[in-house]
Parts: sequence; structure tokens; C-alpha cells
Amino acid sequence: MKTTFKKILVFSSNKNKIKEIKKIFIGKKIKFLSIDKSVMPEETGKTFNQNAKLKSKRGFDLYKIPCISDDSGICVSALKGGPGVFSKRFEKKFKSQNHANQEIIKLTKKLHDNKAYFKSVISFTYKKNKTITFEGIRNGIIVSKPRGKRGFGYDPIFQPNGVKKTYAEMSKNEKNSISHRSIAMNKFFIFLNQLT
Ligand code: ITT
Repeated sequence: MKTTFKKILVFSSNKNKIKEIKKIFIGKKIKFLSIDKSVMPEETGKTFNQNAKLKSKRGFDLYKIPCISDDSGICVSALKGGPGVFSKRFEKKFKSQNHANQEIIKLTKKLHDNKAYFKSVISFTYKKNKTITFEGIRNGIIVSKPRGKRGFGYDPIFQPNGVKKTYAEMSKNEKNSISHRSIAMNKFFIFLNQLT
């Protein structure tokens, strides 16, 4: 890959997200930097796009290097598209992620509607006042019981359309070959190629 960017910071406090993105960067001639305990801004946006921009701008302002962030979540038809941008806050209302996942399954069954999608917005801030975003969506269903031990968050309850495994039953490479996040990241890599 030709690119003017030798180093890119992935600004996230979510270790699992960082691990996934790290794998997507393998083979690219860009040094991938990440920080575990970042000073994340409060996610005050109403959309994934707004929150992703808040985060990449904050990363750029703090570290003065090109910075990407990801804002993502699961959108469930039986919850009228929620928890969506509130996916993290929804999970925090329960004793554990598993309890949050069980609640989604319960509501899905009650309404006989198991449709859902995952969405990721990758935001890239590469200069002061230069921020661009890329979106990835993967449609699928909420399964009737959590399956799989890999991945994180809502992975055990989400099965993408066209496959028989939940995200949590897939290896990182398998998930990355189809996931909402990798769709957005691939758009980002195309943009990087076009810049040079
Ligand atoms: P940042 O520091 O990058 O903001 P975060 O965990 O706070 O990390 P978000 O604000 O984007 O990230 O919240 C997204 C939540 O949605 C996250 O906590 C997960 O529970 C869930 N989520 C996002 N992507 C997911 C994926 O690929 N698989 C499962 N759950 C996911």
C-alpha cells in the first residue's frame, strides 16, 4: 500500500476492538499504534458518526498524529433499532454482558422479530480540521441462545446473514472477513490509497 501515513494511532479504550483492528492492519505498511487507557471524550453525539468524529479528533489533538477511532454497536429490530449508539450504555445497565445479551434475546422472541445489524463508523482525523468517516454495516439475526466464546460484547447473539456461525463462533480472521468493522476499515484503506 502506498501511503503518506507511516504511523496511525487507533484511539480506543476497548482492548477487543483494538485486537480486531490490529489484525486488519497486518500486511499494511503502516505502523499501528494504540493506547490502552486513553482519555476518551464523553460520547455526547446522537449518531455513530458524531461519536466517532469526537474520538478521532480528540486522539489527534492529544497525540498530534493521524488518528482513527471506531464507534459501533448493534441495532436490533425488536428494540426499534436500539441499543444502537447506546450499545455500551445498554450493557452497563445489566450485571454482565451476558445478562444484556439475554435481555435482547427475550425481547426478540417476544416480538417475533429477530432481525438485527451491526454498524461501525471509522473516523479518520489526519490534519487539524480534516476528518473523514467510513461506514460498515452487516445484517443478520439475533439467535435464540448465545453461541460461541470468542469475540466480545454482543458477538455471541449475532449471526450474520448467509453464514451458520455467530460472530463469537468465528476466529478473528473469519470475523474480519465479513464484519461491519472490516467493511468500514476497507473503505478507509481505499481512501488512503487514493490520497497518494
Ligand atoms: P472506545 O474506547 O473505542 O469508544 P467502546 O467499547 O466504548 O470503545 P463504543 O463506544 O463504540 O466502544 O461502544 C460499542 C459497544 O458496542 C461496545 O462496548 C460493545 O459492547 C458493542 N460492540 C461494538 N462492536 C462490536 C462487535 O464487533 N462485536 C460485539 N459487540 C460490539
